[in-house]
Amino acid sequence: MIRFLTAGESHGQALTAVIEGIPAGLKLDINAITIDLRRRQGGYGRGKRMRIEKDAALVTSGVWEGETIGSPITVLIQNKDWKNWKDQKRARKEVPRPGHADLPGVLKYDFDDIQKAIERSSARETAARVAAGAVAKQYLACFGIKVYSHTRQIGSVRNETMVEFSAAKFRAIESSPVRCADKKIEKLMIREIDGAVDRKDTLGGVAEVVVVGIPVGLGSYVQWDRRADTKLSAAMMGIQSVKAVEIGEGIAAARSFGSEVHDPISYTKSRGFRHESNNAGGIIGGITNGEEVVVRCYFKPISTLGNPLASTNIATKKKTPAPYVRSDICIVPAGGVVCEAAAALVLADLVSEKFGGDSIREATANLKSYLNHVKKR
Ligand code: EPS
Repeated sequence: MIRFLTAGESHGQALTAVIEGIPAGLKLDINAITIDLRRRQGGYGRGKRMRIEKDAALVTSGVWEGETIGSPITVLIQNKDWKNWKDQKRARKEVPRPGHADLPGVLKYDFDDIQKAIERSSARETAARVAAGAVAKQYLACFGIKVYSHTRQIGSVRNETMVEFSAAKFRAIESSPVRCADKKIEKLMIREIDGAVDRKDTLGGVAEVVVVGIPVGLGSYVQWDRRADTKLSAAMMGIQSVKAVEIGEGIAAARSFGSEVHDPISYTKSRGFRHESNNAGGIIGGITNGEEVVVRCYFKPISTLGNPLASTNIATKKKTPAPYVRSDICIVPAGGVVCEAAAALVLADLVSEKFGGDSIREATANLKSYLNHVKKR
């Protein structure tokens, strides 16, 4: 079982991720964790905080002479902004932003200063999740599994083209400021974000995760909580600002005929059983079916608005506009990187459930023998 926890406040000293269950013998590339952290900081529409931070991974446990030894792995990310906050005298924040965790946070934890709720509810926490996810990705790579993402939609601008991942496609997406696979649509997405800036507004959108190389048979239908789609959708919904999750063509399927939705099955000696399309998004009956796993996360627009909505002061109970604080305009391009991490952590757990092993060598040998077995069917 692979599990993880994150800790840390948005303007505290550091964020921390602890990942447990990664077997011994994984050569951990710490620079690859930092690369993912920097990917999360980027994207057109990010705010000023990202110019302060230079997120970098510091691994403080779980690795000995460059390899994992089966013990919990700790990754630390310093918050550069902490130095600016620690001695600062601040007025109490008493006006909650509609759409943020401000109001439910103060009511639940009995705070009189909204900042106390902001510190942990902030999406700054996703940096720690991305760090944990980057470790999970390296584990998955040992099994030939790769996790990608791209931007499907920003506001009302949608990229409808099929995206097939290759090294070249990945590079093209990474060089796009909105992480869009289509150059023409990229321009429209950028224009959409510029329009939101002009209106002093914010925008949401859709990030799509595509996982390549997943073997058939992860997850199970025997209990609801063992289904691969149960676990994936929960992890995705657990990302700040995500309000809906779609697996494969889930939304279109609801308004289509069965004959248009289900993926025909074929067999060849070299490739075994395959599906001729992938509307199911790689999961049927809670089990991976050997096709790419495709998950879409729908992000609501950021809740800090330059043209604020009405709110109410929690101390005086007087109606007042919500405050504007430093924030982003659109986080969908960065959100894709967070979605990759969330998916990688779930899939790593499912891989470890299926193939076990206390060392990478043992686990990958188990995969090999299983694939041979499946091939003989
Ligand atoms: C951040 C995400 C946002 C920012 C945060 C950094 O989280 P949320 O809007 O959910 O609080 O607020 O920090 C700031 C903008 C700031 O002013 O400190 C992130 O992704 O790192």
